[in-house]
Amino acid sequence: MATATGSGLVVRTLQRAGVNVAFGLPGAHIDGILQDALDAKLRIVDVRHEMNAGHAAEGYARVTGDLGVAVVTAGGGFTNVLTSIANAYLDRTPVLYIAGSGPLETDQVNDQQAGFDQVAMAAPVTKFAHRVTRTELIPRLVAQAIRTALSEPRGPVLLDIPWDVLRQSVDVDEVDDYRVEVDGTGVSPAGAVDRIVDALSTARRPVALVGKSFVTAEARAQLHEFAARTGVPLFSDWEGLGAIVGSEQHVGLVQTLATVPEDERPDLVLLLGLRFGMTTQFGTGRLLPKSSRLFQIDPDGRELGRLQDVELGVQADPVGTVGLLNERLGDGPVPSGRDDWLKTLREVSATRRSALADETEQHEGAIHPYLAVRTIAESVPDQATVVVDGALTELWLSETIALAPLAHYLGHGYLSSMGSTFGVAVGAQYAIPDKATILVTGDGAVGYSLAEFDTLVRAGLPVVVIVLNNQAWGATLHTQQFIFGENRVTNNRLENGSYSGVARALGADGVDVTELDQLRPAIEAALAARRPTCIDVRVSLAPIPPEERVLNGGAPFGGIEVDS
Ligand SMILES: Cc1ncc(C[n+]2csc(CCOP(=O)(O)OP(=O)(O)O)c2C)c(N)n1
Ligand SMILES: [Mg+2]
Repeated sequence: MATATGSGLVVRTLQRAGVNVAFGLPGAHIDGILQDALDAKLRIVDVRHEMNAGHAAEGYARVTGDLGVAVVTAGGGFTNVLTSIANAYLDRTPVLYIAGSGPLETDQVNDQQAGFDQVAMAAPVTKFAHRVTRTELIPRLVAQAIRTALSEPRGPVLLDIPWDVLRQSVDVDEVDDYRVEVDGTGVSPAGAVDRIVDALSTARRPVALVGKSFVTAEARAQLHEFAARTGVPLFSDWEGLGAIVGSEQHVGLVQTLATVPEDERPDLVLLLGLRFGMTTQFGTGRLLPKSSRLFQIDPDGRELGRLQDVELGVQADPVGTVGLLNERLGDGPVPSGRDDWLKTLREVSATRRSALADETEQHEGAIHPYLAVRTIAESVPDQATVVVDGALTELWLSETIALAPLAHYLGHGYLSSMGSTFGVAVGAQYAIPDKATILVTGDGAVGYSLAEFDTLVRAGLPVVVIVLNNQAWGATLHTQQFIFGENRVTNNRLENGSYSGVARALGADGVDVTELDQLRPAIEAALAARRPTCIDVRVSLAPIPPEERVLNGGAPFGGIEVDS
């Protein structure tokens, strides 16, 4: 009788689903999976903290559009990955988390790494969380978990597999294989497509706001074709930025709309998979005027009109819908006035940047962060993936990164969890080995994952990590100043240590940048060397990025009331 173990069935089903890499960290409870993966040549990239196994799986999923997989051990391995599960849930990223757990045979005996309900802990932040209790069910349940993660709205799933269920052998003839693919998602009805085309033909100031479903190459091509056929300017949230870069109609991040004069705001907004929330300034109308006509296409019906009334809400695949729009639009003429509208919006961005450049002229001390992010945007090579972490860092980078020739821009989602994107950079670089991956991070954020320099070295991943080192948890320091007063700042100083030194100690390269003109050569040298590198850039803490003023209730430029 030919037999297979539970762990062998896990690996076999993953491979049937096209999975050829998982991110993890060993532990007796799941070592069987690592053993079978070794034999089956399914690569396990091992990291230094399970949080980053999860985040790397997210990064892989975000740039490929495919399933990401993380394998973690029972107990602490599982609790460590929980932040990633919550992040993937809020971001709708398809990741399968496989967690070991204590043997069923000895359930509830106060065994090590056991004794609590992992499924219950994961349930509120997964689409499906389940404990597998019989070895022969593994192919069916792994397949079900994968289909659930990949069907819209996408998201994380957890399988908790007890040690003995993984170890047990079953007769392979008794085990069936199950379907793992999901073929397509709902398409927009023709009537909805006609209504959007009609509305576009009469709009004077239309915009399209694009979410991350458009970052794959085919989706991006459809989107750019749509923008060319309609002349509609493209905006995105942080995750969709890679999708709009390279289009003639590209403008930048949605936040740019905050600086458009009142009487020139959009009259038609097409939301393509971009959800209402922080990015849209909720439903306040500050970015998307209440007077504009809103059309929303989202795979999740619950998102339609969630924070602002929409004229038409279509539950459908945004990418497929744009394809239908392209067919329906044909080669008709682009409505008049679109070039002027695009020019107006581009000027808004340019004015914003020149206002920032002016502010830097009065600045003394360490490098002004605006000048650092401008140099970074100018140094990004073609088709790069830029990943961002930290808070002031993220706000500063968002002022310039839309100018870079990116393939992907991966920031925080709604969880906004500091330190979460070092792992994302690991997964993204693994997925696209021949293009640059650059992580731009705060000094606070990078501290969560310093040991991952070792992962980069061992796995041969040449991620360039640029630390904007303001020697502080910068954003929280500013917030304390805004809320409690200039002299009520506490627990925010991070003045010791050298991040470049840590990187070197772990076998990566490390350089310090204290003058602006050293930055570009340092980035170019690191990319040319194709070595994992930490570029530790000393920047000034004091300047306030425009979006921080907005978050604190002010206008992007000019003063903000500090309650001191
Ligand atoms: C996991 C987590 N802990 C704490 C916070 C609160 N927080 C928000 S911004 C921030 C400071 C980030 O500092 P750094 O990474 O140095 O970036 P900077 O703002 O200085 O650019 C902190 C601690 C958070 N968002 N996430
Ligand atoms: Mg900082």
